[in-house]
Amino acid sequence: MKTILITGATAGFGEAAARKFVAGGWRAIGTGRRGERLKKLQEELGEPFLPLEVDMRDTAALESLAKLSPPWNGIDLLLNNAGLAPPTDPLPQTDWDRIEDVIDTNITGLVALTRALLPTLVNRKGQIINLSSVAATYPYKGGAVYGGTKAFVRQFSLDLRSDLAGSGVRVTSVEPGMAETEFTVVRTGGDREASDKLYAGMDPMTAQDLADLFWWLANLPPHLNVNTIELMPVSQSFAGFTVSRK
Ligand code: NDP
Ligand code: 8X3
Repeated sequence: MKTILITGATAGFGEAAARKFVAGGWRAIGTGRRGERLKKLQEELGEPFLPLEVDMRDTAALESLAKLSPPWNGIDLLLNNAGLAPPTDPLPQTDWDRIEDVIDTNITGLVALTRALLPTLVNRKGQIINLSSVAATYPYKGGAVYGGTKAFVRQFSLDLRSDLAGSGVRVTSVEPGMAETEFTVVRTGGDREASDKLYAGMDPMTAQDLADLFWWLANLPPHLNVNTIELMPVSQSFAGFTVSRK
């Protein structure tokens, strides 16, 4: 029986991934800050799901995830999914706390956890799937910090592949566009209406679409590595450059 560790299993992609992998016969460890939600998911998924209340900003707690007792210690797949974005306000008007929170979660926590789990992953010829974003490649107004963190995740994934040459460990940077989850509610500081408006009438991707993608990646033949994969809803595409004139 294989084991996946999913960060951010209390909502969105992570929650859908927990359901998908447990239904597929895996054990899943799910983390997040909202213990009540993890408890509910555990009640739904039963014994193959281990809920662990862990904050991505607590690097000591992340390191302890490398010391779980059997059968939870043999991790085959690390899904580095937990993450968030600050508001799209101009940088000087964005609270420092929100910025720091995003950098600590999307970058520092992700690196600390990956570092802690690498010996196990190497030992098991495992796999790492990191959540980057289209924001890593395509700039947009108000996206500097978020896009910056996701560009880090993308490059971290690629460079990690170099470190892991010959180990058999696979690493993928998943780079989605718009998917309707709690992402925009969190980004806007709880504005559900703004979130509904953003996704209205454009058929965004769903958490299930992403869970299906993670499942596909996990079940590829072991000789195959998808380095990066970018996906968008059909209704989302690109805008041109901004030109300022005198
Ligand atoms: P959601 O807001 O629905 O879920 C985010 C998850 O991350 C939650 O489970 C949340 O758990 C967890 N999380 C956030 N901060 C922390 C923290 N400090 N400690 C522990 N867990 C934390 O977002 P999505 O499912 O949409 O996003 C998942 C990932 O995909 C993120 O990295 C996001 O940047 C990325 N992404 C999302 C896109 C989208 O359009 N939705 C597109 C591209 C990438 P809790 O709050 O309980 O701690
Ligand atoms: C978030 C994707 O397109 O909403 O990572 O900025 S998008």
